[in-house]
Amino acid sequence: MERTLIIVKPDGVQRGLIGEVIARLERRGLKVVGLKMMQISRELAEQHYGVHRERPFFASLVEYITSAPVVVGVLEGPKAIEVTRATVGATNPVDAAPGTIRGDFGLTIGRNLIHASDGAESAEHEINLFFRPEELISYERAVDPWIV
Ligand code: RTP
Ligand code: MG
Repeated sequence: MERTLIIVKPDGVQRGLIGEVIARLERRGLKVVGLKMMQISRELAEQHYGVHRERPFFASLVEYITSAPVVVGVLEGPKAIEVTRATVGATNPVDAAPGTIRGDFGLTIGRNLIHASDGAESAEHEINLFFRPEELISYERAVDPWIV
């Protein structure tokens, strides 16, 4: 089993798409094992997007992700990282396939609705950045044997 971190970004929350975004991932079969609403601080944003520190879009990215509340979640399932990235779609909504979250709801790279961890290492790092261990719940769902 794998775990991955998602963030419904400020535009997703402001547009009333929290449920829609999470529902798509949940319907895929992924299990929500952690979920909360928060306002990301500048410090946390800079840590979270630390790999992009030298990129020209870094300042606007931090501005965007801290501009309004977000919903942060941890999803669990087989190949959860890859499956979530595929469901989210390409970084730039222009390139995201219809049927993906960004391909159905996004228009520009600066407002692309959702973050998802891009690998095993970043998933572990990001989950620890946003959640304390006791905020993550391991539990069985009745449907699990019908999904996996
Ligand atoms: P994310 O980390 O948010 O899940 O997005 P991602 O993996 O698909 O893309 P990444 O390369 O990690 O970029 C992080 C976020 O930075 C913004 N961005 N802007 N203006 C630009 O050229 C540009 N490039 C990236 C996007 O909001 C992207 O999601
Ligand atoms: Mg990324």
